[in-house]
Amino acid sequence: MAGIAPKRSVAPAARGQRFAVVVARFNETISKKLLDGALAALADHAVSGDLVEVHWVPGSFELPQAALTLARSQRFAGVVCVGVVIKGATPHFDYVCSVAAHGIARAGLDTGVPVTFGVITALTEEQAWERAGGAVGNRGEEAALAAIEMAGWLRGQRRRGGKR
Ligand code: INI
Repeated sequence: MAGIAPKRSVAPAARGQRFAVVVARFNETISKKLLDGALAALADHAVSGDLVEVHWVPGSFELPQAALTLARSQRFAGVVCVGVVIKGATPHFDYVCSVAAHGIARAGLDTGVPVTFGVITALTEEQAWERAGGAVGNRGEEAALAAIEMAGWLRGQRRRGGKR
């Protein structure tokens, strides 16, 4: 997908709110860049470092289980998932991407807590780097901004008396 996320953040300040970032260790040098992007976006939106928990898991396949557990705890305003899946010569890529995408979406829908998708699904390592702070942005940063924006939106709904 060649889409580029909006340059300007519409996410509100999230001072005092607690967030979790779940990071898949597979392709670690690239996923660390996504973690950096996510942490920078949270800091830019007034989330202090002591309110951010970072959880590492082996690979993107494991992101949903960790995200669901953290979201269910109701300790977080949002859970940001980051990982890097690069297509190899086998269909493994498709299974890992599919499980990660569906499971991350389910964790959010089942708990009512925003759980966002900062997983790069790339055909080549070069494409992955482009999306980890290169020419095409930083998927970790974008996922953190999405979590902040959705957390703000949900707070607004609750204030209006909406059910979670
Ligand atoms: N996990 C990733 O996050 N990225 C990959 O590119 C990848 N590949 O290519 O295999 C990957 N596999 C590991 C997978 O996520 C699980 O950790 C593993 O299958 C154990 O459940």
